[in-house]
Amino acid sequence: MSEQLKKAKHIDVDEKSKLSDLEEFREYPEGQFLTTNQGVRVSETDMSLKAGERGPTLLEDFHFREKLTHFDHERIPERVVHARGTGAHGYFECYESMAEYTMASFLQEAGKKTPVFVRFSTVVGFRGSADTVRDARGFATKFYTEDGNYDLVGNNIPVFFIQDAIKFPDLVHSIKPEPDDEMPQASAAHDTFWDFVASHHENAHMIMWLLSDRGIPRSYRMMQGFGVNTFRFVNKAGKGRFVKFHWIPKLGVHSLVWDEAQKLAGKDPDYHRRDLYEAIDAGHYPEYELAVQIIEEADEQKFDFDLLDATKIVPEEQVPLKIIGKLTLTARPDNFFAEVEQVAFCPANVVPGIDFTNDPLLQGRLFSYLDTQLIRLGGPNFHEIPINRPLAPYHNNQRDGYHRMTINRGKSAYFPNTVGNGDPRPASREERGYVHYTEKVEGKKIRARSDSFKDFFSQATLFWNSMTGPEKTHIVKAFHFEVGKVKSLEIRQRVTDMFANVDPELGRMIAEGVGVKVPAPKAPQKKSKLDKSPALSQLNKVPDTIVGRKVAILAAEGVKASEVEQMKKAVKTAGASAEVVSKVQGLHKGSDGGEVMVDKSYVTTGSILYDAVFVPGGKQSVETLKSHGDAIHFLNEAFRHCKPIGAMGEGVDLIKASAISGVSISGEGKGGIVSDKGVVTARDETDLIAFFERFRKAMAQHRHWDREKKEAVPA
Ligand code: HDE
Repeated sequence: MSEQLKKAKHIDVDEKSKLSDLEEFREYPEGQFLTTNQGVRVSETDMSLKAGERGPTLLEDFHFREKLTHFDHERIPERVVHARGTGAHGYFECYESMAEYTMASFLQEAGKKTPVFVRFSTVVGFRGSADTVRDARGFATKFYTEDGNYDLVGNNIPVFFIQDAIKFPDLVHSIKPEPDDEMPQASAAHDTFWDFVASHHENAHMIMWLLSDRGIPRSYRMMQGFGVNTFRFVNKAGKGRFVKFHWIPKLGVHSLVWDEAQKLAGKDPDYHRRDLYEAIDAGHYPEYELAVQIIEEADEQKFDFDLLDATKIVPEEQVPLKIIGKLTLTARPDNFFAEVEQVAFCPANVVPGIDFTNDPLLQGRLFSYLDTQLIRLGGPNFHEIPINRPLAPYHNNQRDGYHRMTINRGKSAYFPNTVGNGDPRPASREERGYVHYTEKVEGKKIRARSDSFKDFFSQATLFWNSMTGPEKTHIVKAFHFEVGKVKSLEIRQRVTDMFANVDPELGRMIAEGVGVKVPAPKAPQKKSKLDKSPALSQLNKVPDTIVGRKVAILAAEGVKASEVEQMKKAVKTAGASAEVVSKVQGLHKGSDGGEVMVDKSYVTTGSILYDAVFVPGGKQSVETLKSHGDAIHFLNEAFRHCKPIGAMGEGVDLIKASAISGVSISGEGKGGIVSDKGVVTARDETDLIAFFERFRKAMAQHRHWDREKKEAVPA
C-alpha cells in the first residue's frame, strides 16, 4: 500500500494491517477504460444493439446481457436479524499483558496492536429501516489476530431476552413485523411481541434495559458494548477462568429522547451511520476501552444467580472491571456491500486462550452464525471474501464449492496422507494449535431448565432501583408507548401484571398509562444481594467532553458575523462542529461587516439533528428570526428535548419570543448571565471565551432532564 493511501486511511497498524490485506482487492477506476467482466473494452454503454434503429434488441449484445444479468443478481438475502448496520475499520491496542489469564496472542503485550473491523447494527428492522428506532444495538468486532480471527459478537445491552437458544426463532418471529400484514417495521410495539414477553418472564430484565435510554443511543460512539454470554479465558498452563467482556466508550453513554428518535427516523434515517462516518472523517476516531470481569472457577457458585444465565449481569460492585485495552475506529469502508454487508461474524470464531462455557444461549449461537452465513453468502467459501479472510495463513483439505477463490495445489486433499508429505498437519498446543478446554461434564440427556435459572425478576428490580429519577420516567413512558400500541387489552394487562413483579409502583404507573387495572399485590419475589448498582445508570458517569457533538447557529441577514465566527472556532477547538441554519441557504451580510455562509435551511435540517443551539446577536437578524415560525420551533423543540441553548446579545430576545421564556429564564445572574442550567445567555457580555466555557459545560452534560417537567413548551 502506498504511503499516501496509508495516510489517507489513517493506518496506525504496522505492516500487516487489514487494510493492506484488502489492498489487492481494491479497484481504482481513475483513468481506466470501461470494460466487460472479461476485460474487453466497451465502446458504447448507453444504447443496446438493435436490428434497425426502431427494431428489436439482439441476443448477441453480450455487453447488454452481462450488464443486465449482473444487475439482476445484485441482491443477497439480508441478515435475518441485525440486517440494518454500518461498519468501520480500526485497531485494538493492548494496555497490559494478560498472559496470566489468557494465551490469546493479541492480549500478550502492552502496546500490541491488532487490526479490527466493527459492525454496529439494530436488531429488528429490515436493511433499509431507520437507525434511531428503539432496539438493542449489535456491536460486533472481528480481531484479525496472528492466531486467526477472533469475533466478539456483542450487543449494547448486557443481557438477553431468553435463556435457551431454542427459543430464538420464537422470540424473533414475535418481534419482527406481524406475518399477515408485515407491520410494524423495526418496532417492538405490537401485539405479538408483548404476547411473547408476557408468556416468558425471563424477558423482564432485558425489557427494562430495552425500554430504558439504552434502547435509543445518541450515537454508536456513545454506547457501551457487552459480550453478554459468559466466556472463558485459558492461559498457557491450561487454567481456565470465567470472563465477561465490556466495551466502554470514551465519550460516555448518551441517548436520544423518544420524540426526537422518532422524528429522526423520518428526517434522517441514516442518522447513526452518518454520525459515525462524519466523526471518522473529522479525525475524531471513536474509542472504546475493553474491560473484563474475571471470575475464578472456584467462585462459580458464589453468586445469587447462575453465571451461565444470559439474562443476568455480574454487577460491577461484585466483580470490578479490569480495563485491558482500547479499540479505535479509524477508517470507513471503501465499499459498503463488499465490507459491511459481506462481513460474517461468528461467536465460534475464537483463538487459543478464549473458550466457551455451557451457557445454553451461547451454545446455540455457536451453531447458528455459521449456518446463517451459508445461505446469506451463498455457500461455504465466504471466508475467502476479502473482509472475512484472516491475516493468519489458512491451510486445510476443504475443497471446491461455489465461488472458490483459492487454487489449492498438490495431489492430496485428505489427512493423513503420504503423497503430500502429511501436510497440512495438526499443530500441538505448543505450536499454538487450538485445544478445547478440558471441562468435566456429566449428566443425563434431559430437556429441562436448571432451578438456578428460575429467578426472573431480581435483577430487573436491581436495574429499576439503580435508575435516577429521569431514567425511571423514561422507562415508564416507553412502556406507555410500547404497550399502549398493543391492541389486545388482555395482553396489556398480562404485561402490566408481569412488571408489577419488578416493582409494584412500576406496575401501577404502567397500568395508569395503558388503561388497564392496577395489578393486585404480588407475592414477594427473590431479591438481588445488592439493592442498587450505581454503575447501571448512564447518568452517573458523564465525562466532561463535547467531542463529536453538533451545534446549530440560528442566523438571518444582519447577524453578528464575528460571534458566529468565534463560536464556530471555539466549538471546533473543543472537538465539536457547528452549522449555520437559516430560512434559505446562501450568504448573509453581518451587522459588523463580515459575511456568514448558511450551511443548512430549515427545510434541510431541524433541531433534532443537533446537540445544542446557539443564537448570536445582531438586531436585524434576531428581529427576522422572531418572524420565522421555524426558528421559534427550532428553539422550543431543542428545549423540550432538554438540549443546551445559548444566546448572546439580542439573541436572548429570540429565546424570550419563544415558548421557553415563560417557563425557563428565571433571573439575571452575574455578568448579565441568565441561566436555567442548560439555557446559557449573555446579553451584555463581550467575553465569548467565558460565555463559551459555560455553554460547553452545559453541552458536556448532554441533556438537562429537569426541563422535562415543563410540558408547556411544544415540541
Ligand atoms: Fe445473534 N445472530 N443470535 N445475538 N447477533 C445473528 O448471524 C443468534 C445473540 C448478534 O453485525 C445472526 O450473521 C442466536 C446475543 C450480533 O453481522 C444469527 C442467538 C447477542 C449480530 C444470530 C443470538 C447477539 C447477530 C443473523 C441465541 C449479543 C450481528 C445474521 C438466542 C451477545 C452481527 C448473522 C453482524 C447476528 C443468531 C443471540 C449479537 C441468525 C441463535 C445474545 C451483534 O446467526
